[in-house]
Amino acid sequence: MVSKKLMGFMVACLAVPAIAAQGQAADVVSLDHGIRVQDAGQVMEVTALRDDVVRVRVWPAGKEPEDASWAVLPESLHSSSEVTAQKGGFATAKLRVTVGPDLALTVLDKEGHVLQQDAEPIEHRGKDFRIYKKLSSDDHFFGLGDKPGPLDRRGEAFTMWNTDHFGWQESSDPLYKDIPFFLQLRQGRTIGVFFNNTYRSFFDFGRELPSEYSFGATDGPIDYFLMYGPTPKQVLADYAWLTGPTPLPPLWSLGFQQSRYSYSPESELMEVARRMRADRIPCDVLWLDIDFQKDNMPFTTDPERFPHFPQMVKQLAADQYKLVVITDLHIARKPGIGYKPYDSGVAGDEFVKLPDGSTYVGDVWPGPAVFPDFTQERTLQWWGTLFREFVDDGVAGFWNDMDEPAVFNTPTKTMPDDVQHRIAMPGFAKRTTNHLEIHNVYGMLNSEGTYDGLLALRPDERPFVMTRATFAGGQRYAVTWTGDNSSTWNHLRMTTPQLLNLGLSGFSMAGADVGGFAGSPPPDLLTKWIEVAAFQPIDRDHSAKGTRRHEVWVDGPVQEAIRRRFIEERYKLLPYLYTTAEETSRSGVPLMRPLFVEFPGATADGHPIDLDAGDSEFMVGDDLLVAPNPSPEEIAPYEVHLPPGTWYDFWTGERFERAANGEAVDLEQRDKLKAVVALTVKPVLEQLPVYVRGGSIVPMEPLTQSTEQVPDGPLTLRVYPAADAAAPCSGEVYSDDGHSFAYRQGEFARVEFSCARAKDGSVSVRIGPQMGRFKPWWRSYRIELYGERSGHEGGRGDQSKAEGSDGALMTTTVAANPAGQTVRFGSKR
Ligand code: NBV
Repeated sequence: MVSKKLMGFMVACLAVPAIAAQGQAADVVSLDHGIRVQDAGQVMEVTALRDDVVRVRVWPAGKEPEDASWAVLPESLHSSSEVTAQKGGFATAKLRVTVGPDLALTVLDKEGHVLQQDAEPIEHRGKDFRIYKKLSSDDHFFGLGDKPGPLDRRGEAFTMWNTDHFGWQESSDPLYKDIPFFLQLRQGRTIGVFFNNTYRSFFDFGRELPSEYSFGATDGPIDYFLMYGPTPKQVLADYAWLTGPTPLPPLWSLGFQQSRYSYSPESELMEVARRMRADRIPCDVLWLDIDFQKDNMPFTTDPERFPHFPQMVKQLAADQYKLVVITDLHIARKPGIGYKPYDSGVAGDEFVKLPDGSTYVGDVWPGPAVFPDFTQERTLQWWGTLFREFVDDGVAGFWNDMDEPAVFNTPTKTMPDDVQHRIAMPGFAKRTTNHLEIHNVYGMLNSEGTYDGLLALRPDERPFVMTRATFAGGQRYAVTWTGDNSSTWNHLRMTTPQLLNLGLSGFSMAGADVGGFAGSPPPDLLTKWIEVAAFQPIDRDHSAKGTRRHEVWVDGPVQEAIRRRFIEERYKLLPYLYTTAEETSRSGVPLMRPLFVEFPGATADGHPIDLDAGDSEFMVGDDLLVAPNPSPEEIAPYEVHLPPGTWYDFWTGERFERAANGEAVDLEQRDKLKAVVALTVKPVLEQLPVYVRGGSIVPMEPLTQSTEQVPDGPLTLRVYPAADAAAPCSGEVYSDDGHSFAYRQGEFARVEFSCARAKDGSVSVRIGPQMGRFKPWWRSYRIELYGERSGHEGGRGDQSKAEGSDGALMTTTVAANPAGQTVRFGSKR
């Protein structure tokens, strides 16, 4: 068992004389990897997992709790790093930790900056507890999953209790997910805190007390992990190390996806499929909601409305679509009708029970239903087998909805608190617990079962699972969406901070129902939503029953043309998006990120630059900045705040220069750049401001209608030099077969690009040698050099041909040389 293992090396520690910080008597024991302090009947253990990650656990003396986690990867949970004992604490290569009287914990960086400091002793009320930390006026908080509202959590308080919240609004809390992880930014220094507790928990970032923030829970362990940056990217990497990064998704899941509650019958879905292609709306994925099932029973198909299900899936595949179907977890309690999920579940004793030993039955879509006990490893395995027929039919992905779990006929709208879960899972003591402990991880375990099941059934395919409820670490198994949002301008606005915080909470692959689920979007709202969503990780148009239809064409040719253009742009950007998604799978830095992640030093006092831009701007990858209207329903001009440096308009190539901290730009030196502090943008329905960071090289591809189509033409490299010749200029493209795990065996292609300006003003673009064995689709590169005004000179040994320049753009096309090549553009400056 986990606890014994970890205990082993901690108990084999060396004892040092009892000295508490600031002279107060307490039992202090230095461990190889930390410190254990006993005071006032409580034990606090602080250990270093790495030199930038420490773990804090507190328990009543003599009652050490089970050492386990549903979120933390076993190898991370069991890792440890040597520390140097210091008076009342210890030091790692990056941190200093002290424990004072009343177990007062302080964590500092090497320079002595306080990163986190207890404000009061831990508060206990029965099983309920709360930890208070000092709050400084410079603190800002991010993360905590899908909570709506402002990007910065400061001044707000939140509850974690996974909740089905149809029609949630800006102040609704709790929502579907419990991701008890947050980042704290203090004067340019970032820490992350993961609270390893699954019970109903609470976070307060200065709402109750102006000088303290706090977190706690109604029960369960006092156990949290502190991660140190100082950069946000390092904290995100630490968190990915702790709980696992979002894995590399199948390429098709980055395509456009069309859904509705519900396409039914079969002919309706096929008509949507036909119209997409006829109207040339690029699209990869179609979704089926609960009405494709017989009487809403998961894992069935309705033979009347979907009489040719396997043939239908094949036809869709022939038209280059993937099909995702809903598979809710509530299994209809229908004995004696040959319903396999119920019969096999009963035979295997897979369902949760009440304390009297009877199976718990709750009402959901199919009527009375029973619920798998996902805390048992064998139940996860059984659950995975239920997907076999759909997998055999060629269904590409699965959608786990209602897994908070939602139940209709209880006052709490979920399972009763006393439902029993019989935990039998590696890393945990075998024991029975009630729903209060498991509720918040139930959805994550549902997606784990689905993911693992798909892996077992189709070992060579990356599973695609979408879940509504989840817990920290759930990103290992499923992508997610923001549930039942509404078709309002305010919901469009809220989508950005919500997806940003989900990304910061580990869920890089997240989306919101495009157009809004509840209600009917007016045409302009749907158009704007399609525009913004084209730059967000999961781009899925979805809508509720009884609402106006949402498909791209529903508002006539003018709106359709605008919408098509944005979806097309997403498809052209797929090399960039996929390269970024691959980076995420290694770095933990999400696809869609706040500006402060890329520009932590953008402001003089270290406050996150995003706060200047009304929560509306976001970065896609390292280089693209998207700047939707912070008040999307308004027609008044708005300001776009660019971080310092050179920026280009993504659509026109126009170049801007933003000086550091609002200083004016010296135009003499900057060669006629347009100097700005903030740009003023006039909102126009058919436009969405997007900017590219100077010093970047963005790969793009010829338009396709589906990711299955092989692009016809060169890979385009858009080269955007920085005005400062000494500034780095780079980019990268990653490619593989888009769906299997062969990339792990070297079947990938990665090419790095860089650009440099010589003293004579010429710009050379270096295309590095290809790494990996995969043969990518492109045979040539079209290089577009932005911001320059003169002719192309050609590269040594390259078969390049100048194609001239149009204003600020120079272009050339060269045959791809896997060994690497350099292309030079001359200057007449
Ligand atoms: O399965 C129906 C819907 C689904 O379309 C939606 O996306 C989920 O969030 N589901 C909720 C159940 C009922 C919604 C009223």
